[in-house]
Amino acid sequence: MRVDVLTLFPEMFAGPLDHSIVGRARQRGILDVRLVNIRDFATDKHRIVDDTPYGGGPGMVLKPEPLFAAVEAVRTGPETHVILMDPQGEPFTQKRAWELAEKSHLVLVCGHYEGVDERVRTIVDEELSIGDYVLTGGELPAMVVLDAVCRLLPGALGEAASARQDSFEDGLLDHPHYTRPAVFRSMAVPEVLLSGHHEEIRRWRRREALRRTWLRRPDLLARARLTEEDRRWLAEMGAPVPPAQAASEDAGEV
Ligand code: 4GY
Repeated sequence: MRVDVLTLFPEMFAGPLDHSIVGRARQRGILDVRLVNIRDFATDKHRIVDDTPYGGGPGMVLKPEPLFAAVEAVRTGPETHVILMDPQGEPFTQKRAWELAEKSHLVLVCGHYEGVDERVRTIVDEELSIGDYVLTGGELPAMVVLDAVCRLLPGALGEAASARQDSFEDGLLDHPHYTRPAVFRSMAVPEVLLSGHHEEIRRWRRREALRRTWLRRPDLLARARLTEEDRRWLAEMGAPVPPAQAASEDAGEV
């Protein structure tokens, strides 16, 4: 996958892109990230990229010309998918991450200051928000999207690891994890995990995922993909059992 990041602050990406899974994916050639400085597409002598808002008010607005020129410069064809990072966009979810992981070319546009000129929205395919808060620029949101999508690309995670088993993959939170030692400061690892009974372990993990989701994110439970067994377990633990829903692409997060 190729990803062009359009930003006024390409230096911000140095750390996160060079380490761990994203760094390895780039080394392996799974991910090709290109940092594009929007300022390089300003045409005036002072390379100005912002201006005061029409109608008055505080702050500066990113001018449309450099952004249009930058997007046009990186567009390779109909496969190019342009995304503006913006709190006014659609919520970014694990489901959207899987959909974006299918694309061969993403362009992530990072705004700054008070925002981008409204006309920029006409050249973007979608706007994504990573949450209901306002950051100083779209750089951190772009890194969030890049990180979440990168680990879903084939070969990005290690050998046995499967992103399909993560939190949110069936609309539930993850189950608890333990590693050695079996007893740490008098806290013991649940017996079943030491038993080697794979089916029992699977059932325990599923029950704990359901319990956690009920206790921490009951809002997720209503939309999760649940089996008849799941419903029985929820009832046993005293949780409200969501009504069975018609099988749908929309159930759960994915
Ligand atoms: N939250 N999700 C976000 C953001 C910064 C508008 C220019 C967010 O995606 N992007 O906070 N982006 C933008 C906000 C003005 C800076």
